[in-house]
Amino acid sequence: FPILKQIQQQSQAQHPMLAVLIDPDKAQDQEALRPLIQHCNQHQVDFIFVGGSTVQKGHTSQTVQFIKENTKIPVLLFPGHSNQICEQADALLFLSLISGRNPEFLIGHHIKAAQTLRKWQMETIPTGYLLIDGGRITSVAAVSQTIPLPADQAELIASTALAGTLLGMKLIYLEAGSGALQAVTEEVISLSKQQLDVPLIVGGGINNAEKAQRAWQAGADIIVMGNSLEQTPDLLPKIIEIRQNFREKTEIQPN
Ligand code: 1GP
Repeated sequence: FPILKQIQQQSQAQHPMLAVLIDPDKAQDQEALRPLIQHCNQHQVDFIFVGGSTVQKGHTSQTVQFIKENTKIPVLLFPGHSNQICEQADALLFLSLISGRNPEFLIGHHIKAAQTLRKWQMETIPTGYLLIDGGRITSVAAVSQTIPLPADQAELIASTALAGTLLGMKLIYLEAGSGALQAVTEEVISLSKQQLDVPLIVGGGINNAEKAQRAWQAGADIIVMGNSLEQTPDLLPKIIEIRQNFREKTEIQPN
């Protein structure tokens, strides 16, 4: 069952989703990764994303292989570079960095990966990726050599996202950058959500339950959490409880 379909159905049902991001470079100690994966299994995390701005060659496939051996949760590649792809993943977020004007990240890496992806017949999900100022220079800004959109320009952000969907992108990802001081604001999330008819992913700097709640409340379909869960997997039950509360609200109540 294609991953995109699953995301679209959950989004239509107003079921918020949680993706846990694993950075292959940080995950080289696989035994250290095991507790986080066990937590993800136990709490039914929706997706595991694998990627990072800088990843050494070979680390992506080792990491995905280890994760796949330990979970049934779908694993999505979230690559920062065309060398961060591997066949074992369930799908790929084919990110185009539409907030920036660096052709390599708009289309360049995609050309390098295209034939391989076709050969693998991997599910490839066109995703408009917007980098938004999160209060500090994060690696995605440094590596992509692009300037983040100002966080107070909600109209510009929503218009950029809308243009992405008009170009055919099936998901929009609002990114404040890993370890951002400020996560994407509720105003930006809700205005983008109002204007888009595709599922919305939000990540970067969502490092506690309150921020997760606010992002979902504002209209994020999927929130992505990396650093905080990597450091404190025990945060997960609280986040899942919040997700459950949202889901219960949208369940149809019997008469
Ligand atoms: C995913 O880059 C983020 O979009 C992850 O950010 O590590 O700050 O959770 P954190």
